[in-house]
Amino acid sequence: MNAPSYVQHARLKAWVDEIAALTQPDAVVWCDGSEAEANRLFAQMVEAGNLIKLNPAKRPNSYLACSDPSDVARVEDRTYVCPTHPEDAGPNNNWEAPAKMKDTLRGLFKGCMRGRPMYVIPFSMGPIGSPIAHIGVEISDSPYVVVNMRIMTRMGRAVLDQLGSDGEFVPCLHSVGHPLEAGEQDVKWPCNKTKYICHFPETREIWSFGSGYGGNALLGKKCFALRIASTMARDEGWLAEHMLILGVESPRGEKSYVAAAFPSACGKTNFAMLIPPKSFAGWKVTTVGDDIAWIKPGDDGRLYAINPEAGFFGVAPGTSEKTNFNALATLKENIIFTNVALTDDGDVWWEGMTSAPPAHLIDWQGKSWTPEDGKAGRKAAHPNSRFTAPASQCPSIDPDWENPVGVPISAFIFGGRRATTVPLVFEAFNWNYGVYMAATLGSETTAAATGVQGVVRRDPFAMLPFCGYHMGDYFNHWLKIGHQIEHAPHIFTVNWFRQDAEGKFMWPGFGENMRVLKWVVERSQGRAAAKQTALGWVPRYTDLDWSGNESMTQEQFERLTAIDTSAWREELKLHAEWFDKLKSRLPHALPLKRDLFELGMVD
Ligand code: O2Y
Ligand code: MN
Repeated sequence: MNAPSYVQHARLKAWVDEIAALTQPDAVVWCDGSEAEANRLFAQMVEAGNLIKLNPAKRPNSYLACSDPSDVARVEDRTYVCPTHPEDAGPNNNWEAPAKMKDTLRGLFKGCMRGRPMYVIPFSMGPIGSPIAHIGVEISDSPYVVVNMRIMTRMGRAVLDQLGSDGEFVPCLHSVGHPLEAGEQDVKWPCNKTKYICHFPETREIWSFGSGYGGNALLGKKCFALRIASTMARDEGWLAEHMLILGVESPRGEKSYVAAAFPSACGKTNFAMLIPPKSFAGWKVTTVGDDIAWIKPGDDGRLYAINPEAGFFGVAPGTSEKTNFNALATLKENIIFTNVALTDDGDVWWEGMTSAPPAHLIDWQGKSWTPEDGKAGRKAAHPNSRFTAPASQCPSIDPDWENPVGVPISAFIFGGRRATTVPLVFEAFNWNYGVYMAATLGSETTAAATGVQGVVRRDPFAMLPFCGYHMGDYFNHWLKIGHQIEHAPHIFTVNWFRQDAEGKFMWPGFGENMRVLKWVVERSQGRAAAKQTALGWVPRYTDLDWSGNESMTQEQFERLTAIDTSAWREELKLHAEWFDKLKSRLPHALPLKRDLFELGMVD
């Protein structure tokens, strides 16, 4: 099972040989990333019944995969971060000693690829050769992973050329954990009920066993670009963040870039692809990335960000031409759908795609479905169903989205889903204060996402499931970065989800968020006004651009931005409880800020 002659990297070849000896695949396939290779794999998977080819007249070059019902999401309780000392993983991660975890994994991986080919997938997170990018190599026994990685990353031979004979790469080992014995028939979605998603930050390795789904299997995404990269960033003085990146261009052609973090179910993808209201003639919002940002200090004292990914792995349900026109336009062709419903004419559908469902569908589990089933509560698409789409197809993609030097960041935005307490928008007084707000970011759960409605969960920086080390150390890293750079971005908090006494949303969201975004950008340029409050800088009604909006009154806006001091005193008690959980590594600046904040909270 020799490597092709163009593979010059001895350490990589030795690792591939070692894994092949352990997992005993039928063949080793070095992926070149070509279209011909992808087409071959798609054809094989359609033939084997793993994928359905969609009607090319409706959705050219697109496919539907339907997973095993037990393998439909990231598995946080099976996700481990394994530094030598448990304290380094922090209370925010499951931990096991690295040697013990490796023993367990070696046992599971032994012979686990029997009867299958083993694919070697070289990939670059970020434009190949960018000084902000890093390289990984995923070994996987899943052809579904190969074709998804080809969309989500820059993948194939060009990456090996960049790696040369001794370049650094993060080894990412993945198996669905379903070997095939001689003559055994494969299943539609192989996986294993035992699952482990393991990260070894000290050796910068990822081992994932048992799941073929999303972030568990496409190891460039959450495992590398966030959990391992966050530890690399801590050690090397940069930031690996769970943030979208967007550009805002004024009619005068001034361009600013903003990075924003939102916990799940807060409209992150919609914000990344926002279309300004018609009355904002000449304003443009462009998309650099929808999920992850790698941000490094530049020589000019500013922070520069790249989107390390090349595609979107977005949630399908709720995505429609009304909620996110640009996302729908991105999905016209070359898409892999996972766990959505199939229409009778060979296209796809999910809840929220159209106002009325089609008269008949095949649901994500392959069963016949009619709107009557929907009324009875049976979903046609799984709530976590996904599309894998090339970012290049997004109509709002930024002209500089692949610029190897990245884009300069002027503002960070942190947003949660809060029915009360948190105003529509405010700006932190300074960097440390912004870090405090991000460190205490909370979001209410939605019944759709968790089955529980309205419980506030802390999700600092929207990174709780993705930070590869102790969250207290992570806060400290953010504090340090802000003081190392000359032109630190301004930091803002937003809340699109405040409700009135009747439980109605007070802010329309979607394109209307442009009014807030414009204020954010102009504040960062020192050009917009605000009033000082105990919480930070808050816009007055007259500080926002209301052109084309006749419905928001000054009185409504004041309620939307009001600071309820008694609610904030309660909130600050929760911050103290939250900090208590991280106290062994919590930077002193944060509880100190909390106490000062409390002192300032006078009626
Ligand atoms: O369920 C999964 O495996 C995917 S989770 C995901 C995918 C794309 C972007 N963000 C997320 C997330 O959980 O933040
Ligand atoms: Mn995400």
